[in-house]
Amino acid sequence: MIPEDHPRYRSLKVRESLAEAARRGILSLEGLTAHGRGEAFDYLIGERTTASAAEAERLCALLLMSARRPVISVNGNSAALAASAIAELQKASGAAVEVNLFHRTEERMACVSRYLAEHGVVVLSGVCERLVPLGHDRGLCLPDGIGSADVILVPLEDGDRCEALRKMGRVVITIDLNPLSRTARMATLTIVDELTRALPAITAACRTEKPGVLEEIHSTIDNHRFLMEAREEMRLRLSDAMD
Ligand code: PTJ
Repeated sequence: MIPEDHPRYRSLKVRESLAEAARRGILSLEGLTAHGRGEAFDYLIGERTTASAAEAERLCALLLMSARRPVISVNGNSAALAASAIAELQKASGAAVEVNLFHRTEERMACVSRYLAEHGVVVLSGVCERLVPLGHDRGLCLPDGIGSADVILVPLEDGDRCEALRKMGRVVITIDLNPLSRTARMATLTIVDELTRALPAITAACRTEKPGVLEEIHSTIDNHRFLMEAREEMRLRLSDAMD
């Protein structure tokens, strides 16, 4: 039992729910360590959405709404942390949702899909093919989903798929608290924010922004600037802490 007045109450509750998700097979055990790394970077950025991340979230909404075939790619961590928020974003953006796992088993694919559906997500189904040239199972995807998407939101990704999708000419948006990660550097647009803060912000922006021309919005994005601003926020917080 975690006391509500514990200073890290929310963080401890999230850990508790992720441990439960791991026991149920939604989250991989490796996903627990990935979450720990995320927490460390969230500490550094002050556990809040920076102005720079808020701007990236607005651009993400614009890209999703302006896409011909937008897809949100969901892994175990994203499902366990934010299934209802994914359902809301799907409604607001019109994006399809596809489950794509690194630690893939048919059992986990079914478990994550079922969990998302229980939270109101309409999950794409069908026969996956190896349409992204990768040596691991993240290369498997649906021809009507990631296989033909023009804009793909890939929260908490690992870098090589992001790179492969970019080489295939796709617009890739990631949500990753680590601005140094390969994914963060490879993506078209990186949102350096915590997933459960970022998704509702993107959904809210979908409700106020109007779709535009995808190529025009894409051409305004300077991902290097977003990464630099996130690193600078972290550097300032570290140097303040040392004063
Ligand atoms: O469910 P599976 O089998 O597809 O596996 C998913 C994981 C997350 C285990 C897999 O994709 C993986 O190993 O990812 P990485 O390479 O650890 O990358 C995850 C990134 O997400 C890291 O850079 C973390 O800092 C970041 N991260 C972790 N939790 C959050 C986060 N970013 C935003 N919000 C979070 N809550």
